[in-house]
Amino acid sequence: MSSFADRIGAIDQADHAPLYRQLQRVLREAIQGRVLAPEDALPAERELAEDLGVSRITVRKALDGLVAEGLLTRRHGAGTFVASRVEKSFSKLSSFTEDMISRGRRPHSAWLSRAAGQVTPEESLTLSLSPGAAVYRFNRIRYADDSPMALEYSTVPAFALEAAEAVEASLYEALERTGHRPTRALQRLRAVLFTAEQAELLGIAAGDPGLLIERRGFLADGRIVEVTRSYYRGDTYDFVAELTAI
Ligand code: 16G
Repeated sequence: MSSFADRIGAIDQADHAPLYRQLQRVLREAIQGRVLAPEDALPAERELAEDLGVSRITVRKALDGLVAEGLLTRRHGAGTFVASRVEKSFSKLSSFTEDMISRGRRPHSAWLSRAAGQVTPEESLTLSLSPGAAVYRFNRIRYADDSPMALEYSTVPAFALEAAEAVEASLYEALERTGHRPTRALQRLRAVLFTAEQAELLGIAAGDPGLLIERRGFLADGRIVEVTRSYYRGDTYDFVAELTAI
């Protein structure tokens, strides 16, 4: 059986770049060239170090960088894997939770805030609510397995939920329970550069590119039931849409 080093190719002896950078380049090329496929497991760090003839520190540093780039992902207790980019349909009214589960990923969120409040003047226009109307706000970091994928800021009119705490793992599940899951939505997509604060939450570098999708979700009777801004990491998402000839 060939060793991992044989599969990914050797580190170039004549290259003067730091070893961890050379290892990153070799691994990056193997991933991009599909020598290593999405979901492939990497050998344990100690094994990799022995196999490649470099120190464990070099291996760790190289892998840390590729995890931060979104090319590799670490799963607690299971090891390091080649990350699979998430393909997201731009025309399906699905939830983050559903999107991740359908791709075999484990969704979870970290709350930044979950609270009742009142509409801001701007929200009152976007949600078509009278000034002073009650709303719930849900701000979350959204993860697939252990990788942070997106930051999400949702505002929902109070008529759609019993309490902010009604939303646990999934907003759409909570809206479904009260019969207020949106049946139609309008979306706007825009390229963004992450601010230092956003980048820190997502474990990436300030100024890294991302995609902002603003969704306005409607009930069948035309009432707006959600306004959400989702900031997706540009390095982990592919947006796909099916187009048909008119
Ligand atoms: C998606 C939606 C977002 C919705 C969320 C609910 C896009 C662009 N955005 O992220 O509008 O609030 O799913 O997800 O798809 P949840 O039910 O898992 O909380």
